[in-house]
Amino acid sequence: MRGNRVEDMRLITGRGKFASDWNAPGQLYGYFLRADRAHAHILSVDIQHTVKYPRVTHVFTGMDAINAGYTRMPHTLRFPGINGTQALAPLRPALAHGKVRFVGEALALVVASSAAAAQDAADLIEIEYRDLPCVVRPEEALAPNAPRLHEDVPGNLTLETEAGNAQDVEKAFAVAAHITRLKVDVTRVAPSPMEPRACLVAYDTVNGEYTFNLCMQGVTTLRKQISAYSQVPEKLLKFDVRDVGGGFGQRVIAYPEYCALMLAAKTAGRPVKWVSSRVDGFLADAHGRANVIDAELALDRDGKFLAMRMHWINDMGAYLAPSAPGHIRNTRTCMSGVYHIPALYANYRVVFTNTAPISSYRGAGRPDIAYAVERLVNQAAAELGIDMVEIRRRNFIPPEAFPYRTGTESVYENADLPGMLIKALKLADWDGYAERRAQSAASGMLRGIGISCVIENTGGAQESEQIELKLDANGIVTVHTVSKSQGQGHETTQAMIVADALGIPREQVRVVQCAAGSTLEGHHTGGSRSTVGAGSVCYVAAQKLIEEGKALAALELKLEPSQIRYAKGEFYSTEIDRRLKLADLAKSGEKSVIGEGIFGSTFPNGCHIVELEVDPDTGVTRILSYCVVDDCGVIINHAIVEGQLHGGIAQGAGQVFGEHVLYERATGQMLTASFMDYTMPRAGWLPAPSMEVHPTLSTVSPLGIKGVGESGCTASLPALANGVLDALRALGILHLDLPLTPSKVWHAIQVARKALP
Ligand code: MCN
Repeated sequence: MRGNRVEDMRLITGRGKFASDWNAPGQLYGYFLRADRAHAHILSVDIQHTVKYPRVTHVFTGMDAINAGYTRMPHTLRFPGINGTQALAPLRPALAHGKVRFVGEALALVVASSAAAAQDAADLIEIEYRDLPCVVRPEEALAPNAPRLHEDVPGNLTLETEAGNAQDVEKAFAVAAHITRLKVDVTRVAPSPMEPRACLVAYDTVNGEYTFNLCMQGVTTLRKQISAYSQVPEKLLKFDVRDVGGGFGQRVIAYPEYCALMLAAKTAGRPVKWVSSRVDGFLADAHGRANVIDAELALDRDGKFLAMRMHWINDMGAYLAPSAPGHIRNTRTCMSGVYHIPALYANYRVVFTNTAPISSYRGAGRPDIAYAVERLVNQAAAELGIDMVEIRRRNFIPPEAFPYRTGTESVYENADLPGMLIKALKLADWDGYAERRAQSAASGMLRGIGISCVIENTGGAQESEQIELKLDANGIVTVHTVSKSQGQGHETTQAMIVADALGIPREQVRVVQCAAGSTLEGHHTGGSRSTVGAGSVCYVAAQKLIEEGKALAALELKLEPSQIRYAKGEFYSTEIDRRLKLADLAKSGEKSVIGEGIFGSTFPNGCHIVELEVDPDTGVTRILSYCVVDDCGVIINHAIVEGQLHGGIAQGAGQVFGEHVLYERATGQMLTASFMDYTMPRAGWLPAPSMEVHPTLSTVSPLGIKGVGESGCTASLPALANGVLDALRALGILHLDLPLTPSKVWHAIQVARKALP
């Protein structure tokens, strides 16, 4: 079904309510003073002038955070390390104490009766530092004499872990006819949702409850994390959140600022509101990716893959963010890509640097591994003189091999990779490419074609997901969920699932996400799991309402439950003409059911083909066409799925062509802390993608669905980079690291031309 999203009219007519739109009577305003240097001991913090500044009511420093016990940020990097070790998780006081470890780390909170006064007064805080050398590159952080960030983390190594079977891989490499080697940098990027972070915290002195209005991706995860950080029981943490302007993973987690604001609201006895600036966001919101990967692929003489080995260095920034396991979990889960690779081995060294913490960002490791594998496969094809389509075809996991257990012990559910490839080649008119390339060459342009074939895990809940349906006497069904849409259109798709299951018009169903005080359990929106998880439970809950309704209808209609049928909002009997409307179940009061379930991982997959031209005189890349064939199982709403893919592809294009968080090596200062310096993707970069589907149905979900929210991002990163390198290969350029900016590409072309005979 194509169709408008029910939330759009509210959102595009300015009637959304975002985090900074919340206000409370008598509220105060907070401003965070942030570290202006990357690594230093804090010798003293003098607030005497600040506290006397007009309208300032309170100033909080690291000592206050220590005294409150707000020091242990929770984390989820719970993988067994080599030799039975565990990730070393240093303390992170909600306001820095003793040391600052990255530029932008919050170290004091000024509270005043106006936001401007709080900001002005923060300038008067005098801090005496003793500077320390810093390290901002993860490989350098592992060097023997690198500056050490945390006393309790020797060598800045928080965790070393591995996956797969090193011995099998060794054996396969020993007999390989060819080995392809590639080192790639999956660059650090700033997720940059449209809505900057904001948070209003109120404390109720009577019952000890805190109420938060902030931007988030779901209430349950945030509540657990803030509770763990502050040691305030979960039942005393309430959230009231309406609209969220983008998240991309960055809004999942508890940030130290939230706990500092709790401290302020409790001490002041008044609500305290903080709205971050875009610069704050660049400096202190979690970043994404930041992995360096050494990859090797062993092949036999027919170009069949024998084994793959990868050594990862995962940059975590200065502290472990509450949610950073994707770098290991998802890269391990999807390591085989879409290929049958008999032996796999990966080693991960997870390190601290003097940079902002890293967390999950759209794809959470899946774009990283897809990028490494698909670049490696293209390079192997070029080295062996095998066509890049043929090498893929030769090594695909065949449809009959599903469910397929990979060498890193994950089980891919199902896919038809050869069928998908055929469709994609046709959609992209692959056969006509040579002619188009010749045309481009005739006008002095370097044309390239890029392909990626990817598979990724979506869904995969560890805890039960709950959905409550409330039916009223007018037949309106309200769906209560705890996942939160940040733009994915859940108000539309979840309503569609319930309406279709109940056979009632969509207008009769409305979705309420994360209602204040809700005690439902479930996951946040992330890992493209809302449809596989919460969506499936919407269906389960609707079935439960029908089943309970049948029992009630039997009583009402004086029939046996087995005689009752249900369709299109009515209970009826096929034997006697007696009927009861769904709405009648709520005649004497609202009828409520809670559906629940746990749904495992599904594996959407896709093939992306891009055609582009590089202008050798300017280094500018122009994308000419972008084709997608996607398998996300049954589709609930085609327009939303297309939108999700399109947005994800644009995000991939951002990372490939411009986005890159840069820190100056010597000082640790961020060089890209504004949109003047950090290149976001532009609408004109990408033509409207041509899309087709090639579904294989998931058996994990009763709806046959697989997730789609991250797929565009995962596949576009390798497709676009492969396209540019294909255009440059004739000049002898075999590798460039992201981002492929015009100046980088232009310089590479100049160097390559000089080297040509
Ligand atoms: N859908 C569908 N049919 C399917 C699969 C999905 O109609 N077979 C619809 C869903 O019902 C939902 C949307 O597509 O409306 C995305 O669904 P899903 O794949 O389940 O992903 P989530 O809803 O869990 O969204 C999470 C995913 C992630 S992890 C990030 S990060 C992300 C993303 O989605 N961040 C986004 N998409 C985003 N889109 C916007 N606008 N803003 C973000 O911050």
